[in-house]
Amino acid sequence: MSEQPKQYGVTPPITVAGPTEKEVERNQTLIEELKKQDSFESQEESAKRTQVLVALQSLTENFVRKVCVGKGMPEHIVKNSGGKIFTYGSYRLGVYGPGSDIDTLLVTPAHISRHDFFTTLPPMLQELNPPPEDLSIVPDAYVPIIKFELQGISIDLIFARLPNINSVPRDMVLNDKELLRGCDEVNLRCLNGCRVTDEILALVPKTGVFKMALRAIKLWAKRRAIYGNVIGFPGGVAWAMLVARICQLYPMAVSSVIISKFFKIMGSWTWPQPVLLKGIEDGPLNVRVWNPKIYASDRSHLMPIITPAYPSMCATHNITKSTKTIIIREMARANEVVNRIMVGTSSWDNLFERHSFFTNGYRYYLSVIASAKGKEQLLGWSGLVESKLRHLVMKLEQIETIKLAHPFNRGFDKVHFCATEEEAISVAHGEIRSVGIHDGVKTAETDLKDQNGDSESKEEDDSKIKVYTTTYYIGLEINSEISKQIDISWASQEFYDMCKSSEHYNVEEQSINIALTRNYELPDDVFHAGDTKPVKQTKKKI
Ligand code: 3AT
Ligand code: MN
Ligand code: MN
Repeated sequence: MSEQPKQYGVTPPITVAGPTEKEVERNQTLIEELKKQDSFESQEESAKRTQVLVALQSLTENFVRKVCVGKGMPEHIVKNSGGKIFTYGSYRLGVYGPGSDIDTLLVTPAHISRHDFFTTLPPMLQELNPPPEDLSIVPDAYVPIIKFELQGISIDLIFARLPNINSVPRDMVLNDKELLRGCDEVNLRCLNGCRVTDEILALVPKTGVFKMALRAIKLWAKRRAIYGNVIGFPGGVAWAMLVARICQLYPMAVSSVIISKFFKIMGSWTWPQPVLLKGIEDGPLNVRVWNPKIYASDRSHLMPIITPAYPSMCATHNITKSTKTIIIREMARANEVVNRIMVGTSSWDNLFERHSFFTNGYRYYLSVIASAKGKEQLLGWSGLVESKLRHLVMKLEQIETIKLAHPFNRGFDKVHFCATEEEAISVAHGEIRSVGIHDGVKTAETDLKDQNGDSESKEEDDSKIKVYTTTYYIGLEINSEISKQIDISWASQEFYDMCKSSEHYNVEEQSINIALTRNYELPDDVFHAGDTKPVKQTKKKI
């Protein structure tokens, strides 16, 4: 007699059938293609990650012990306090690649404070052998964090204390929501990432199948420039939940089948019906749980994908009308490609083909330029502008002549060397042609990353005025039947005001500007080698 299979999701599986021979074969070619695309790192590199985590675990235990001793706690507390490093993010989900960081959370018992973490731990980090590089400590961030590099691996380290626990052993798990009782908001935020990734992994039938499928979906989403929560696309966690939902519906499938069902089901999902991995739970805290029946703002979510761990939240509240259209369009394209792959008339490399946002995208783009007088002054400022970009997109969506406002999912950094103050101002305003880069005379700008190595040109550049910029692009689909005129003055002004009301803004040091850019005016740095740049269309005479 066959046993009733366990149900993982909020509905029974669609089928519990295993894969066919052909599907297994497609799965093999998928893994080969992912290898070819450099999705996996070498075994040595992965071994180094394990070593680094072992070092961090032992550092954590030493740190807790030291703080206990420093506070004059009794011997048995010093001995039993413990302390544990948890991981979340791509490392925990098993979808990390060569450049990925490790996202870590240090959990302590109640008698260790966040203040202890930020004061006692950094000097201990410095004593490691080899010591960390690029140590940066940001205690007042939304998620307070210590960032550094250890043995060439970037580490994000955050902290949480469990207010009701006096011992955190190495086998501690975070799934009990009672642990959250008494946590302040910062602690809740810091615990959330781990609790969500742990739940996702617990809610899929076969983690190996899930991980390989997610690896492919992430690669696809990045190549098609529809990855990134800040600008209005799903981020890593949201993509993970979508893949997990498909795994629940096809518990016996291989990754190639998960991908094929993914585009079929998610591509025709009846949004705003939410994607859930389990029923939404109530809990012991007085915190908000996603509920469109109660909260109007939750009703406004266009593609809700809900985190499974209490308190459940919407991971995709940044999605706008335009980005939703683009995501659905990309899923439809991917569905066609994968259909062909599954019947053997196409191959996986076609799924991962790069977007054509700049080469064959739009006739008009908005260049949103955040500029500053120095690298440091640009950092917080461009981050702020990026985080407000989706508000500009939503304002543009309200303009009748604009059918679609398509934000590119990342910005482009540059440093410009200007001879005069006027030139510097025109750079900041996006009138880049005035510094001569399109004349083929002399390149007056260079990528930020290229700037360091060349000391000779640096010396020469000292006489020039430097302007640091990050440019974000929004492709515009125009409703030409209505009008040829696009008036973005109102949307731009509101956006400027929004950015300039921030504490990051200093009128002396930062500037923000939006320029209308024709496709043939796009700068070189948005193109890849081998791309065909758009050229000016000469009007055909009738
Ligand atoms: P990589 O392989 O590292 O590129 P990832 O999915 O691990 O992919 P991140 O390291 O950027 O991505 O982020 C890991 C998690 O940290 C995802 C999210 O839960 C949390 N996180 C990242 N950035 C923010 C942020 N600005 N605010 C709140 N949570 C964040
Ligand atoms: Mn990460
Ligand atoms: Mn990270």
